[in-house]
Amino acid sequence: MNWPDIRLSDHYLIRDETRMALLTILEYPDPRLRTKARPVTVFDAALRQRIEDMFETMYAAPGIGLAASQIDWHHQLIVMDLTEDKTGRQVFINPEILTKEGSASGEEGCLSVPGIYDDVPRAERISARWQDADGQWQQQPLDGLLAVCLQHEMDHLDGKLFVDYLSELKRQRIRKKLDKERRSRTA
Ligand code: K1U
Ligand code: ZN
Repeated sequence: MNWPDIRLSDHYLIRDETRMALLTILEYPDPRLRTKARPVTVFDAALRQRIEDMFETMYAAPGIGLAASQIDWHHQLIVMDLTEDKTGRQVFINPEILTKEGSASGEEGCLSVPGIYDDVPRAERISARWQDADGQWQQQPLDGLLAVCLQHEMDHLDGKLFVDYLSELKRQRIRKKLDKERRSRTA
């Protein structure tokens, strides 16, 4: 860990918040969403800036999670905030699921598949480990929406989307609907 650099970065972020950027979220069926993410190896000011940009992009969307793959940066980084008042920021870097228990199907959405919601089967309880923004390893049992959201976001890092759990017929309909919406947006 590089403490002087962290202090420099914190100072920089407080002084110059306007440098945070809204990033473009890739949309299904963009083939770049299929890229497998590589581990994050450098925990520096640039990574912390990217995390800030991802939070800003996720809040603006709005969403409760965002994987780096969705903003075309193919490294194992996820941001999440399940609160309504933006007080529950969570960062998962190089996440691994250690154990899975139970199975339940619940409705999911995805910022890369806008306006589409459908049921996806997930493990109910998981134990996961990950690195935080300082590179420190964390380990916790997770359940409820947090466990569902982490599984959804980790799928993104693996190049997988929630529509992959649906039938080919449903995927065709989704592609047509999104194509139509994109055409009317650009017309
Ligand atoms: O990965 C993503 O695209 C983000 C996705 C996360 C997610 C939602 C539901 C189940 C699993 C994973 C979203 O945030 S979709 C939008 C959403 O759920 C939401 C938006 C505003 C308020 C509350 C929820
Ligand atoms: Zn998603």
